[in-house]
Amino acid sequence: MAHTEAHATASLLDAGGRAEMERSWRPEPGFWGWLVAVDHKSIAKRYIATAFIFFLLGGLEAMVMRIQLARPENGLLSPDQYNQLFTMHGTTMMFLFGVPVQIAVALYFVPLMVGTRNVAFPRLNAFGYWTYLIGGVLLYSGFILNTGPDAGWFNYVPLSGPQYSPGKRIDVWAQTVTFTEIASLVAAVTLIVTILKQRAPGMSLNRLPLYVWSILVTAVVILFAMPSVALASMMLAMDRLIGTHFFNPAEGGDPLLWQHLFWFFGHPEVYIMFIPATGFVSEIIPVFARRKMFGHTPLVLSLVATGFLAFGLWVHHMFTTGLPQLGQSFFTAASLMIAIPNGVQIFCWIATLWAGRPRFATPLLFVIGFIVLFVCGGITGVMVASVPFDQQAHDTYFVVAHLHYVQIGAFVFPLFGAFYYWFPKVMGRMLSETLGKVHFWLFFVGMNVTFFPMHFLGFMGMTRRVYTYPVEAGWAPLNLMATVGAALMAAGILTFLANVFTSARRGAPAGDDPWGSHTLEWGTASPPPAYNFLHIPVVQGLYALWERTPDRPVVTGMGTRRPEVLLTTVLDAEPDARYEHPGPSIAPLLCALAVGVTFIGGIFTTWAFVVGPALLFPALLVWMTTQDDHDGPRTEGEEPA
Ligand code: HEM
Ligand SMILES: [Cu+2]
Repeated sequence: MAHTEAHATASLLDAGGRAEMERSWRPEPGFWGWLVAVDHKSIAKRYIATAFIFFLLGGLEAMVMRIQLARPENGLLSPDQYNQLFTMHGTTMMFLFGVPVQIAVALYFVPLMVGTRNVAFPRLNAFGYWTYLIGGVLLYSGFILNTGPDAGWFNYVPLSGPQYSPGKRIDVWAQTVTFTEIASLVAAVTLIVTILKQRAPGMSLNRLPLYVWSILVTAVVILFAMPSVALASMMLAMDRLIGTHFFNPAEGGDPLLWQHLFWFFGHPEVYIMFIPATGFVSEIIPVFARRKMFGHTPLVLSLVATGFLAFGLWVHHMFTTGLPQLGQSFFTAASLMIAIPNGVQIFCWIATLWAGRPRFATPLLFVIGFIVLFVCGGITGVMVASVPFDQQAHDTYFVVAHLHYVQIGAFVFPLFGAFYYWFPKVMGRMLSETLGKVHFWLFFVGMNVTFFPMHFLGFMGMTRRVYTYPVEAGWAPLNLMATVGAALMAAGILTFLANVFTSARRGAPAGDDPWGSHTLEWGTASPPPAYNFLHIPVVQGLYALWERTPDRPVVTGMGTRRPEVLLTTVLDAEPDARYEHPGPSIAPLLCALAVGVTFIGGIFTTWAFVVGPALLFPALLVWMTTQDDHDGPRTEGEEPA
């Protein structure tokens, strides 16, 4: 059994023990090693990189739309191309960038922040990444072959049904969504179990860092929201491919059912991107204000409340569908209520900054940008939550303005803050502060120049999803302004990319803890070794590194000859058991390919639902039978529990 008392250096690993650790955790080399990897850091890094590539593609699509809209009666794009572009942009940003990037960052940092050596289900985790990748490749293959979906990111029936959207475009959309749902569910399960069962001894729930809390809440939201849209996309695919009538009123189906199922997921989805972003903010603020967070408990309660309330709001997207008035009032009230936990959080953040000695490095700049933009997006949110206002603003550019203030302000800004904050941990080098500040200002100014005028375009009657507009409408000047703003944002992104590529090679070495932070990931090397921590730390306070005693107690007695992970109890994180971590394997990729054959093949023939699972079976056998394929002998007398 593992021990947790403070130990004299004598009981710590000697050089031989260290070499054993290196050997039992060593990843497989080369390209094959990349295919079979199960280390959470390796999976998360490629997950983050892939999500950023999709962000760039989505941004490129936005830029092309903005060029088309820069002047009236512009002929750069045909209506059909414009339809595909806004659908690809929305789908990419929400399904291939927003949710995946939040999952990816969590998969990198949660295990480090709770002091464990890998996620709970490393192979499942790899499988999640591969399914996500297949979904993204499917969507963009469709787009390149002029089969890009064109019915908008929420893909309303009957427009997206078999009658009005023949061809394969919408099938590509539906199956892409199915892949990303599988990937998110897999990641949610992995993260929940990692957080509840693998925390370092001493990290009882009331010592859980705020970012980890935010991920726990997000993962639970994913668990309840994703099945709804996975079901919806399956039903749509069935209506289209095998002639069911879930959404066909002529045969007793109901188009509004689609809207309910979609938004029961769609509203929480916004929180799946936003709740982890509040986690970033809560990590960055105390470190850069150089004091403990004001109001830890209210912040945790607000996170949990946001997670719950997220499920009571979906009908505010359907105010113009003619629902009963009592129902509408209920959903207005619920939508206004969400402002309460958000207000509490903003109050705690500002109070912490106020009482601290803030150091205005790039991560904090992005956080301050976030607070400003989020308040702005929150105000327009409260406006559209009111039924009579929404009936005027619905489907106009006012909504486009509102949604981008929330998405970019409350999700992309904190994400960039987190990027500047954690890049040194992942890459071992600092990003340039000068380029970081240029990036911030270009992006902040560009964001407002792009989206602020859209509020007024909405009031002037400009509807969303129009590919052009006549001169007489008088919308030209504000549209030109929005396009200039988008160019500024693009310049900001180019600055960011230049910063990342030069700093990854030539940035100043970071050391273990360049910012003087308090969470466990800063207590190991940058980048962390394959096993994360040579000795699992014992946590002594909420601010693990700020509150540890000089003797720095650690866990001893873990095996070194095979990769071992410590399990602890759910509430108090007392050592419970050790288990042997499954090694690298090709099975996750094979399983993902079999799932790919099932769903992509299903677009063309129902036989795919026979062939795909038949391929899945042998892949699963490989997965199950190679769980403890490690070279090394067991540590003597220490059978894993
Ligand atoms: C980077 C700068 C961005 C620009 C310049 C931009 C621009 C646009 C434009 C021009 C539209 C189409 C409006 C219309 O014709 O109705 C649009 C729609 C949309 N955008 Fe963005 N966008 C950006 C970033 C984002 C981000 C980061 C997200 C989400 C994380 C996002 C989510 C959406 C969604 C969901 C839609 C609605 C698509 C639809 O109507 O089906 N955008 N954006
Ligand atoms: Cu909503």
